[in-house]
Amino acid sequence: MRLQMMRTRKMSKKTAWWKNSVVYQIYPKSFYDSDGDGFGDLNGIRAKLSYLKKLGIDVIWLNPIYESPQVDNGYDISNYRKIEPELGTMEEFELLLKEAHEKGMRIILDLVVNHTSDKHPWFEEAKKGKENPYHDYYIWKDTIPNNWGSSFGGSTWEYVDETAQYYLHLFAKEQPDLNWENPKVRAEVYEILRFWLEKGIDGFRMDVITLISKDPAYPDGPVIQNKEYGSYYAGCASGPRVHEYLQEMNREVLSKYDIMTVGEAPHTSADEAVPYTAADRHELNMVFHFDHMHLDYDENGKYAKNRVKLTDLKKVMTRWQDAMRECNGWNSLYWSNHDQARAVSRFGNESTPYRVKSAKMLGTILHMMQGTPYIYEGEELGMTNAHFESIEEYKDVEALDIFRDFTERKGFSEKDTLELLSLKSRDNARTPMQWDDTANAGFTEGTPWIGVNKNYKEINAEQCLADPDSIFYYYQELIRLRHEMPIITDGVYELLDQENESVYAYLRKGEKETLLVVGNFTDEPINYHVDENVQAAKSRLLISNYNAAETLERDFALEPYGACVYLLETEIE
Ligand code: TEU
Repeated sequence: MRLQMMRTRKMSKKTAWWKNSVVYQIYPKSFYDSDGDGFGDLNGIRAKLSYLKKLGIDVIWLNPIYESPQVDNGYDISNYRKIEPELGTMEEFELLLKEAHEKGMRIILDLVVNHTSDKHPWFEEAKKGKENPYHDYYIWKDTIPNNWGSSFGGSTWEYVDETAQYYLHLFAKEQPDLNWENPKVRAEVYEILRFWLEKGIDGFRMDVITLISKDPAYPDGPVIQNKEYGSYYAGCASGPRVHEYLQEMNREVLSKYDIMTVGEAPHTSADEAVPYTAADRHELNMVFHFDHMHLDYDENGKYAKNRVKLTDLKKVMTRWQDAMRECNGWNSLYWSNHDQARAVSRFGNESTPYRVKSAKMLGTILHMMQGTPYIYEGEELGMTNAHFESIEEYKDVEALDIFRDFTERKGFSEKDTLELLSLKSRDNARTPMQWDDTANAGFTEGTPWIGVNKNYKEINAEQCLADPDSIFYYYQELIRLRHEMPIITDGVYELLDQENESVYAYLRKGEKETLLVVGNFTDEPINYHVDENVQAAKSRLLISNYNAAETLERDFALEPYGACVYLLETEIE
């Protein structure tokens, strides 16, 4: 198997392997608990490798697995070279990597180097005094230079008595920002990269990598979304030296390995993403943009009741499809992750008659686009939002801060705030994976660290695996199609029917063939008319979530949340 992967790697000279791969994201703490302590762990992931193989995915992305005080569930790292004891040991990680490789799956890790934990030895040293050799590993100011507010509440500047200075933390105060201006910090980061790459991992998802270079002027940010403080994005997103840093990282480390890299890029437009991803820039392979995640925001930001307007969604997705193609970059495609609501609840319809169908429709629309699709754990089962009813059920630092801010400062009632959290909280995605209908959804024999979704008796992997018509098998088919049909990797995306508020339809054009992809985003049946410009000598249905006709008809009945993909032969023999 290892040999088989080596061969694929050699062949990958033409099309990089990550271009026709599908990634599965695992939130280790919530995936599968093998030892009954209530936390998912590495051995738990190992136990489920056959499940992932059956789904057919190529790459596993693990959220942070390093030693961490867990203030932000692993995004606060105290030792980059040690596995978080709750999750396992280095030997167990090596075994997981080996077994994944043997099964033909790759593993990428989360690299969190915009900040560390305040318990990282570098920071413990840094705060001892200005003369300490590690002091300059972080960002210090004698007085607070601006109005920036941290992502998780309060100012981004925290006072330390020993140095009589403030340090910068864009996230929680336990997550001090590293000073990338310091070449020693960059050298340390490259050593960390090498440490893991030498173990044979297959790449990195880089946490908020677009924020690592700060504008030395530390300008005030605009106060938006009724926030208490200004936004730091003005002074951090794609800062003045970020491309220099990434090119250096690429030259020194990344370019020496056959790996994939995906950078998390909040507040980055498609134009701004070009220099990160264009192949000739030698920075990253792709980024996660947030443009579609921001479409349902309101004047209070993310915690809003809005639903995404389909025409806005089409505009954003199309912009990215076009921009990445034009610059020879690459897209990452996702509906959800560990920071977002569940895909089916947010973009589809989680209620009983439509959940399965709308989940498959969303999968179809996303997986037929150009780019690398990411499946967030449980999406293949159509897992839904958590529907927690009390603040005590929430664990996430962001949820707790929003609750405080909305009820104490913004004047929202507790009931209204809980409703907003139940729609958008990050904990929606973090409830345990639903394996079967036994206690705790089969996730743990102990007490789960966060509540299991009450719907686990109906929605679980065992049920999906037993039902040939399940979302699981539909995703399996979407993945198989991507592996078998180069047009899904290479075809040129072209949006149809831009103004249609109900149907997302697009083409993927190849030389002799074209894919037509159609999805109904509503709970109403629709008579759909295919654009006259779409011509086919022959057509064949590739996949559909309802009983669609085997060949394309110009006018056809699209069921509520119906989706279909046709392969059109465009050349007449
Ligand atoms: O998220 C970065 C980020 O942009 C978040 O502020 C995100 O927008 C927010 O969670 C949405 O509500 C990354 C990680 O994915 C997240 O889990 C971490 O908490 C954060 O960085 C800090 O490391």
